Amino acid sequence: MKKTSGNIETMTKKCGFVSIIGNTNAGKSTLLNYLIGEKVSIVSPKIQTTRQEIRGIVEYGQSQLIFVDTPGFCPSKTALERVLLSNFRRAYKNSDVTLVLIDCTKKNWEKDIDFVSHEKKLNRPFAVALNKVDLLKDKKKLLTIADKLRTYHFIDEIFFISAIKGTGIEPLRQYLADVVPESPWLYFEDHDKTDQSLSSRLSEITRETIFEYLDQELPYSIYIRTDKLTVTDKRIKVMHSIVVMRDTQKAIVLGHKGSTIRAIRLATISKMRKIFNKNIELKLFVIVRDKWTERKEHLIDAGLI
Ligand SMILES: Nc1nc2c(ncn2[C@@H]2O[C@H](COP(=O)(O)OP(=O)(O)OP(=O)(O)O)[C@@H](O)[C@H]2O)c(=O)[nH]1
Ligand SMILES: [Mg+2]
Repeated sequence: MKKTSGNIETMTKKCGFVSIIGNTNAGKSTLLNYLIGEKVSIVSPKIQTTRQEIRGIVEYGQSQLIFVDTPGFCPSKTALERVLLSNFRRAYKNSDVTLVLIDCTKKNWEKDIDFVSHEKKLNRPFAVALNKVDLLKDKKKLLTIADKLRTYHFIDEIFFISAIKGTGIEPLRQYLADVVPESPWLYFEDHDKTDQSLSSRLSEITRETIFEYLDQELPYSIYIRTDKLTVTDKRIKVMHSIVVMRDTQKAIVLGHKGSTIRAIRLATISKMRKIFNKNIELKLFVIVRDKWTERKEHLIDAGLI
């Protein structure tokens, strides 16, 4: 209840889960970080970066929005890919609002909508944001895409945004704040921006650096296991094992006389220091686990199920 010039005005609280779904590389994690105002989800120009749902919590007026970043659409050939799909589906199913992100520079964007239309229909607000408008020279293309999108009856609203530059985000944020259901807030006002554990955030940062330093299939052949973590007011001490599938991959991660892993370690420390504003002690090891992407115990160890 809020008192305004003698009248008592009821300020209704709203709260809801907004799943950010879409093809891999559409910019979902970039958008989550922009909306939250902090890097809570890792980003890479390579595909299949996000593996599990990542929540970011933020208030807008009377609404508390819980954004859920999800793994991008992918085939379901390996056990790992099936886990990614099931992580995406769980977030989609449990959300109050669906936000589909489409990379507007991609020609085959209609496949993304087809993918969603094969999912179980949920009777909930459903918006599409055309992302990466900063890259599109011919802006008329946006109108053509929007015209086609309007033919899909389940799409309520269409937005044009650049998640990297923050263009067009304000109307999107306002819409989401309006359509989430009336509800008490789920998180207290002094909540963290994400509910991920520190251990998970740190291992994701190490994984992001690996995406930057290693090419081809290597980032898809690794996961990070936290072996030790100690936190004090000023310092985070963490020990990570980089799990690969083959000895040849281990050799690549280590690099000539350990040069690659040294560079990965330094770059990771610098990111962690920036995000957590603490001194960082990071130890990295590389271990081999044959065909881990097919084995449940390793998918559990990777924190994916
Ligand atoms: N130019 C431009 N690049 C963007 C924009 N949004 C994201 N990107 C870039 O697109 C790439 C993919 O971004 P991510 O946020 O990792 O994409 P994602 O949808 O989370 O990808 P997955 O986790 O693999 O499903 C990164 O290189 C981003 O910097 C944008 O609005 N404009
Ligand atoms: Mg992502």
